[in-house]
Amino acid sequence: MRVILAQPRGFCAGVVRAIEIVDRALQKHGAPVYVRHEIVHNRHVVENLRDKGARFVEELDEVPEGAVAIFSAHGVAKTVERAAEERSLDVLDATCPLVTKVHVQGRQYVGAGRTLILIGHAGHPEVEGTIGQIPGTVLLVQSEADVAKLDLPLDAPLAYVTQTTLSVDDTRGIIDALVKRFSNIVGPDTRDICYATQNRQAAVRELSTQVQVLLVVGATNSSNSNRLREIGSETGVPSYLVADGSEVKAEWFANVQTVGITAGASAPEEMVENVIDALRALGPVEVSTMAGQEEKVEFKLPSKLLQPLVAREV
Ligand code: 0JX
Ligand code: SF4
Repeated sequence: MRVILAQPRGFCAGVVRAIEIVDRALQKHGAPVYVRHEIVHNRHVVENLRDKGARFVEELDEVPEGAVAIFSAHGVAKTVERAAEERSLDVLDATCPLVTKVHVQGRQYVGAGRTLILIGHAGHPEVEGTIGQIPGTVLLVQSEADVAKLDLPLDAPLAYVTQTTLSVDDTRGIIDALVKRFSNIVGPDTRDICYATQNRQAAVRELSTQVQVLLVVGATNSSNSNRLREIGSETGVPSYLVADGSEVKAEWFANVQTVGITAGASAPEEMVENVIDALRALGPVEVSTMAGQEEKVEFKLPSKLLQPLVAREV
């Protein structure tokens, strides 16, 4: 079997930063540190940090007063920031800077007197965070059909922002529908979909033309990973989302010579290796990586974590 790995795949700069924040917080403060929500949507990442002493909670009322609390990469609402203040928590914010950028942009549009539309998936933590970071009503639109249902004057001053991990193609369709229906609407086009999401989608689209089966390494609750699997399916390639090698099924590979593998932005490379090992258990495997874009994006850590751990003696 030939295995072709997508390039780029796996961890993005926001995920690297978020995991590093938890690691450094543990080094600086010792266990436990509390993380609100999965730091990124990946069980292996979460279990690894839990083994080091991180405790994962869904809400801040589960965190003792004054403890260290880390917000996940997906961002939080203002109400969560306020609750942390009220409980005197020592907050480290692992919200990806590209998610924060969308919050800032949304507030600017509202400040300029526009009604804000958020294109995203209901119930996703990034969407809940973004809605809760912007004053007033934010209208959530999930599909082109939702655009037709918006009960707004056609010349109302409107703006839109998007979740960072959406399908570029689906979002383009929604934006086109918005612009067609409303005469006074502004927004960033699809640029709020982050670089990592866009690059992984472009790579998997190309990879799909070279393979008979596609495996996407990632979690079922990971928006960006799900979008990668959908692209594979849309191009007509049987595509499966797997957390690790234990979920790989032999029956997917009957008469298959070429398999593509990609990984969502929250999926560790060890899990890609683990999936390749599962394929090796089925027969000989030759692995190559497609030619693809190299990513050089890096995000700074919060300044609190850049201070030396021990004061230097003079
Ligand atoms: O479900 P998402 O794709 O938003 O998150 P995940 O899988 O944890 O990926 C990394 C965090 C992305 C935030 O934009
Ligand atoms: Fe940031 Fe994009 Fe990664 Fe989300 S997927 S953490 S927005 S770089």
